[in-house]
Formats: sequence, C-alpha cells, structure tokens
Amino acid sequence: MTFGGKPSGNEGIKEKSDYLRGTISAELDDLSTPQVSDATYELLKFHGSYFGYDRDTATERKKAGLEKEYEFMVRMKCPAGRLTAEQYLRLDELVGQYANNTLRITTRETFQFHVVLKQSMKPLIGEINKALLSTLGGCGDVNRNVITCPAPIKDNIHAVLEAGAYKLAAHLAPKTHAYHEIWCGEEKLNFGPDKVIEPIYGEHYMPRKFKIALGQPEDNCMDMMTNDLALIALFNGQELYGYNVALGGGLGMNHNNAATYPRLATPLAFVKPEDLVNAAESVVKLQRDHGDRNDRKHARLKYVVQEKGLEWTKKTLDGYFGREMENAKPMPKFAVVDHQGWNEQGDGKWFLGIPVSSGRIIDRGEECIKTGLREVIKEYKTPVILTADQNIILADIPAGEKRAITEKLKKHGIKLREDLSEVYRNFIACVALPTCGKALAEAERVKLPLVSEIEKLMVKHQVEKEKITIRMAGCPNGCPRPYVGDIGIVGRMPDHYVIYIGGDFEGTRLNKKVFDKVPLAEVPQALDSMLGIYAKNKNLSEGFGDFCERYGVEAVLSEAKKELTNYKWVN
Ligand code: SRM
Ligand code: SF4
Repeated sequence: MTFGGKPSGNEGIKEKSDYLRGTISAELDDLSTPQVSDATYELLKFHGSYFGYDRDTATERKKAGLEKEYEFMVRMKCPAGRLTAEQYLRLDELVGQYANNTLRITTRETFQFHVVLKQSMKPLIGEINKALLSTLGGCGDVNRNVITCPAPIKDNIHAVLEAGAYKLAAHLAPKTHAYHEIWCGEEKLNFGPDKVIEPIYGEHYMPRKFKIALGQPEDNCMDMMTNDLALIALFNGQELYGYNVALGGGLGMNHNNAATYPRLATPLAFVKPEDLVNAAESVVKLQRDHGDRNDRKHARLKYVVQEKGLEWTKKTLDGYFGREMENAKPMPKFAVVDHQGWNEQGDGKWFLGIPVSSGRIIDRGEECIKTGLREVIKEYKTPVILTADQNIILADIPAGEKRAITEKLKKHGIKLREDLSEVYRNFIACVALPTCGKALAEAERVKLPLVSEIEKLMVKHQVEKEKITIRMAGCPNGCPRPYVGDIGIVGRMPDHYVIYIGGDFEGTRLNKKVFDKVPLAEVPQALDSMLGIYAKNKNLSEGFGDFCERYGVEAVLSEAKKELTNYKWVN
C-alpha cells in the first residue's frame, strides 16, 4: 500500500513487524532490562498491552538516581462484556498472582490488569488464553472491544444484539498467528507465499484505533454515537428489521488545538439484518483506505466523515458495500435504561447490577467488593457481564437466591443501587494517575470525595432525585466519555480542570466548555452556582443537561459568573 505524504512512524513499525511479531517475544524474555524498545511498545498494543511506569514514584526516584518503576497494563477483549463465572474467578486469581490485585472494569465492557511486570507478561496473557479469553486487539490500530447493551434480558432483542456483537468481534479480529506464537507457545506455521494473512486489514492494519457499538435507540446505555461505527438495531416489536449505520463518532481532542474535536456519529445508511457484517466491514475498509496515515492526531474516521462530507462518505461506503445502501431510517428518541439493582430477565430468573466505583474491583476499607463478588460468584455460579459505565452485572439468579445474595454482598460492605445517590451511580471517572501515561490530572483517585461534595450540593438545591451524568477525565482524550455527560470535568494540568455542561443523559448531545483551569478544590463552587440556576428554572423532571440546552449554556454561564466573581478562573 502506498500513502500520500509522509506516513507516521507507526506505519513503518507495522510494515516491518511480520504481522505484529516484531521482536516482542525476545524482548520480553530479556530480563536484563525492565524496558522494551519503541517498536515493541507500539506493537504490544495490538496484543492488548501498554508499557509504562508508576507516575507516583518517578520524580522521587529520578532525584535519588533510580530508574522508574516500569510496568505494563494488560487489557482484555471481552465482546459484549460477557464472562462465565469460572472465567471471572480465574481472572480474580490471576490479578493477585501477576498484577496489583485489582481488576479494573473499563468503559468498553472489559477488564484491565495494572502493574504487570515484564516477567509476568507471558504467564498472565497465557493464562488468560487458557481461560478461553483474549487480549488480542484490546488496544492498537484494529477494531477494539465490540460493545452492546449488557442487560441479560432473555428476549429476541437482546439475543440479536449479543449475537451481533460476537459476530462482529470475530469477523474483525486480527487473523495473524503471531499472537498464538508469542503468548500461547505455538509454533510458527508456514502458510506459503499465497496465503493472505490479514484479509481485511492488510499488513498496515488500521490508521488508528477503530470502535464499534451495537445497540438500539430504546437503550443507549453505552453511548453508541461516540464510536467510529454505531450500528443501531431497529425492531418491530421483537422482530429485527435492520440497522442504521452511523459513522464518525470519537471523542479524543487536545486542549488548545481546534483541529482536534469530539464528534458524534452521523446516521448515513440502513441495511437489512443479513448485511450487518458486510456493512461493518465496508466501514472498516473505508477508514482503512481513507484515514490519515501521516498524522495520528488526525487519523480517526471522524475526521474523514467531517472533512470529506456526508455525500462523499455515503457514496464511497456504497462502493465498498457493493451496492447503494438505503438511507438511514428515522429513529425513536434515544433512551437509557438503568441496569443497576435487581431486574427480571424475562425467563423467571433475575439479574443484579452492582455499582462499582470507577470499575475498580478492590477490597478498600469496609467495602470489600473483590472478596464479596468472589464469594457470591463462586457459590451461586452467576455469569458475569461488564457494563460500559464500569459496573458489573450478575445474571441468571433464581428468585429464591436474591435475598441471600443481597445479604452476602452487604455483609462485605458492598453498596447496592438503593444505598447510593443518582450522582454516585452515574459518575464515571477514568483511570488517570498513577498508571496512565497521558494523565494531566487525577480522576479515579479523587472521584469519591468529589462525589460526596456534589451529593451535598444536589441536596442543598433539592435536585438529588434528578438523573445526572457526570464524567471526569484526567486529560482531554475522552476515555470516560466526558463530552456527552450532563457535566464533563476534564484534566487540564495538575490539579486543574475544564468544566463542560449541556450534554444529555441519553448520550446524544455534546456538551460545551464553560470554565477553564478550575482547581479541583473549587470544582464544587463552580457546580454549586450552576446547579442553583438549574434548580430555580428547570421544568419538571428536566435533566441538568437538557435544562442547559433549553435555557442556553451561555445564559447559565453568564448568571453563574455573577455569583462567582471572586474566582481567578472566571473572566
Ligand atoms: Fe482511552 C488512551 C484508558 C476508553 C479515548 N485510554 C488511553 C490509554 C491507553 C493511555 C495511553 O494512550 O497511554 C489509557 C490507559 C490508562 C491506564 O492506565 O489504564 C486509556 N480508555 C481507557 C479506559 C481504561 C478508561 C477507563 O477508565 O475505563 C477505557 C478502556 C476501554 C477499552 O476497554 O477498550 C478507555 N478511550 C476510551 C474511550 C471511551 C470509549 O471507547 O467508549 C475513548 C473515547 C472514544 C474515542 O475513542 O474517541 C478513549 N484513549 C482515548 C484516546 C483518544 C483517542 C483519539 O482519537 O484521540 C487515547 C489516546 C490515544 O489513543 O492516543 C486513549
Ligand atoms: Fe488517561 Fe486521559 Fe484516558 Fe483518563 S482520559 S485514562 S487520563 S488517556
């Protein structure tokens, strides 16, 4: 393949890697250094791992003349977030053996392992594969974990969504044998020169990460429109009649660089049920061939769609699809269903959605989520589902076991839906420090104290029963999807944040920046004034973001400024 302009360094690394082998295996075996080369750093992403270091200790160690504490993050792929009880229990053991003893549910329905040392990489990923799970394509320039509605409801709608997610994940998984050689100890196979190793991706894979969500308008619980490709299933009752195909969502941006921006996917086409895979493959191929391979900051599908225009995109997509696709069908207004608490599955059994703060499965103080989950899953053999808001669902529970399970979880200090405020339950914070190499400020580690401050404000303004989504990120990359929340709090520099308002609970609108460089300690003050304006002027059950949209973000901001005259960040 030839590219116009000068391809980014990553393109050369991929090209020379012999389909993602590079020197990964030899470098991991070399324990004379805790580090890996730049090329291996890039290639490891395709295998589901990031190399990094502990950012808490780096400065002190540098002063003391010591090298950084190098470590790896390992991210699984877990289509539709589904795991068996046995798989969960095995992962629960593996984090103790090879990582920092916490499993971390991500905003894409899978698990991350943190603080994995070099010598643990092969054993850990090998064991994950023995549990019939994988990390292949957890990160890297390929299709990432395919997400869908996590609710284990036993009806045709949810069966269609789950099966579709598995089908897409399998079809778009990298086909190189390198993964099995490096992590599962398999021999290199000689396929001969005519074998096409990567029929969809080719040796350069994608220009950048690529993300797919499959859902229905009636339950946008995973913010479908923030994906490169949102496949929106349309049903007549329980009967699937096709999918709207929406292209070009993505959230990553840089502060102070207007050429980078968040964007929601645009519905461009409609396909019949049998064309799901062909439609997805066509979008992948469009982005494969037209995404910018010279500038990785400009390489996502959203820039192709935005800059080439909708007409060009649709026409080009039709070319890959092999015929003209129908235009997108009208859709009902998006809604979000709450999957926390006890819910009937539709087959006489129940599922329990358990809130997990920032997705961190850990025993912390009185709240022993790790032990409590392990005991319940071991005893009741419940299948496990990971949600895109970093929570966990235990499924297939007979009515007669509900009480004992609730009691057991509470005995371990685990708070359930009824114990928590709306703010707590709908607050997502990304990993950030100390493991994330991109973090400009804290997120997960400062979340709980901030939540309690905001809970007090909600009570003060008597809006504590209103639904509100707050998303907190350590940097502008957008991992907790901050730009679609009612409120987004985004790391700007150490201890300082940008505040955005006016997204919506249903994930269909981008919010707008209102304050810049707000110190963490003053974030509650900024929110206090805006929540006060909301409480005074809102319509009955109007969400905060919807209120801002109706009243005007500018109007909310100018009224808030009148009350906030003493703060440096108000100008
Ligand atoms: Fe993310 C990079 C964590 C979901 C946009 N993301 C990272 C890295 C790997 C940092 C890095 O590049 O060095 C973070 C690892 C932190 C750590 O220490 O563990 C990281 N992203 C996460 C997770 C774990 C956040 C969480 O708290 O749950 C999520 C893992 C998802 C998964 O299982 O695959 C996660 N990241 C997202 C999402 C949300 C989504 O996919 O629904 C987004 C916004 C949507 C999008 O892709 O636009 C997102 N992450 C990014 C970006 C910006 C990409 C861009 O187009 O500019 C980066 C930076 C990059 O790729 O260069 C990034
Ligand atoms: Fe790291 Fe930024 Fe993503 Fe948070 S939003 S996990 S700080 S890359």
